[in-house]
This record gives sequence, structure tokens and C-alpha cells, in this order.
Amino acid sequence: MTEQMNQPIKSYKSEEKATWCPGCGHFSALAALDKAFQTLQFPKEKIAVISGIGCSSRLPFFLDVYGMHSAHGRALPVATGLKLARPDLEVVVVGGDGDALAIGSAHFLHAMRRNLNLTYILLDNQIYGMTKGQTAPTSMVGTKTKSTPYGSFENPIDPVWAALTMGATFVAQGAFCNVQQLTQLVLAGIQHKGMSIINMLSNCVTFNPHMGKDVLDANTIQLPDDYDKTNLPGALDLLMKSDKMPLGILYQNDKEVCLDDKYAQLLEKMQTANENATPQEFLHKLI
Ligand SMILES: Cc1ncc(C[n+]2csc(CCOP(=O)(O)OP(=O)(O)O)c2C)c(N)n1
Ligand code: SF4
Repeated sequence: MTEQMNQPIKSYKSEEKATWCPGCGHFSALAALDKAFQTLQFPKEKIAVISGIGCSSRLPFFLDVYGMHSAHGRALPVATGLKLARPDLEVVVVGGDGDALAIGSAHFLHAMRRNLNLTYILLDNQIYGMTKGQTAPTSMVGTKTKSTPYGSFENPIDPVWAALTMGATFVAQGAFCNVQQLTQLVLAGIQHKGMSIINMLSNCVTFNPHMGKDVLDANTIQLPDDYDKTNLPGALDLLMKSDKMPLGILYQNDKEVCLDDKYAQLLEKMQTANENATPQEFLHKLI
């Protein structure tokens, strides 16, 4: 964090070389986050990027901002604690589909319903990359992996559906092969006040190579310009009816007050009621 005062920040990347396999889709999330931060020009010391464990969760190392590589599946609770304690920080969470939807599934659901002002970038490559290629909760039926040599029989979770139905107030989907769109989605997610999730369809060239650009192009569809992103039933209806994965902002609700603001309002009320007490002193009186 060596920038001169008042000089525009040209890069948020650290000096650490990204250690992902050449061609890994996760590079796109790093590029999109870096570009979004460059647009917003947040001071580096005001950003924290929190991850769990997995190839995707290495991302905080490659950024020159505060970060934490926490435990597998625990990025969201760590980020929740941080955001509640330091609402002034811009907290971004990154992780893989295994991290988010297998071991971290309970945390995922509760984070969506709480509507804390967090941005979650889910790097969905439909496989456990770091542990060398087992099926993940988002693997498609029939996917042959080391743990399912005859093809997966299990129905996958759609992270977008899960986020929409559990109360996230900003839900978007992008693909690793379109960094320009991904950057716009990440930017909009960070600017949204509330729980934002951007599901990035990623690829694992080493253990799930079928998720390449051609397959994604054939299985995704761009949301039309006249799509109404404020209509939750409409978003769910679209997901149920379409056999292709939609790309763009599926849903945005700017009306619901986020959890950190509700806490701030409560603390303010407490302080007004007890003019001479700080919120901490007031809370101590209550305990
Ligand atoms: C508590 C715990 N359980 C299991 C593991 C082993 N583990 C490490 S990463 C990982 C899954 C990684 O897959 P994903 O989250 O999808 O990320 P990717 O590597 O594909 O980016 C697992 C099961 C662990 N580190 N800690
Ligand atoms: S193993 Fe897969 S997910 Fe991990 S860095 Fe390599 S390509 Fe990326």
C-alpha cells in the first residue's frame, strides 16, 4: 500500500504472482476485481477481501489490500463479523463452489437472508480444483470426476436460484470468458447496498476442462436490455423456464435496508436515549 496521496491508483494487484494453472478461469475474477477497484478508487486500506480455502480462495494473496484466507467454508462468517465490527470497510468475499455450497452451505444461506452489505464473488468451476478434481455441489449430472468415475448422479445446486430464494438483494451471473461484463457486474455488486452475489462461471482447465468458452457460449444467454431486474418472481420464472444459464444482473432490490444500517440505526437510537452514554457503555448496561 505505497500509493502517494491524491495519485490515482493504477492497480490493486499485489506483487505476488498468481499461482493458478495457466488458463484457469479464476484469473478473470482477479482482473475484474482489480478493474472495479480502479474505477471506484477506494483507498487500499479501506478494502478487505476474505476467502475460505480452495484454488479460488487464493485470490486475496494477489491483491494489495487487506485480506484473510480463512478456513474452508468459513469466509462468509468471517466477513460478517468483520463488516459488523468495521462497517466503514468495503468487504468482498471470494470462494469456490465447494467452499460456498458444500461445507459452507449453511453460512451461504444465512448470509443471503441477512442482507449485510457484502459482495460475494463465487468462482463456480463445478469441481473441487484444489483437492484434484472431485465432484462439487454445482457439478452437472453425468460429470465424470475422480470421485464419480461413472458420472455424477446427483442434481446440482444452482447458486443463483439459491441466492434469489434466500433473500440476496443483488444477484448476478457472469462468465470467466467475458471479463468486461464481469467487471461491470462486480462494480454494480460493490455499489449495491446489501448482500450482492456474482456467480462467475469459471473453468478448471486441469480437472474439469469441459467448461471452456465454447461450452459456456452454447449454454448461456445474455439477459435482454429490457429485462426487469426488480422483478423477483420474473427472475425465478426465467430460471425455471430457460435451459440456458442467464448472464447479467438477474435481480436488484435497492429498497430493503441492509443489516449494517439497521445496527447503526439501533446504536444511534440507544445513544439518543442515553445522551451521556456511548453505544458500548449502553450495551454494557444492558448485559
Ligand atoms: C475443513 C476442511 N475440509 C476439507 C478441506 C479440503 N479442501 C480444500 S479445498 C477443497 C475444495 C475446493 O473446491 P472449491 O471450493 O470449489 O474451490 P476450487 O479449488 O475449485 O477453486 C476441499 C474439500 C479443507 N481444507 N478443510
Ligand atoms: S487446479 Fe483448476 S481451479 Fe485450481 S488453479 Fe488449476 S485450473 Fe484453476
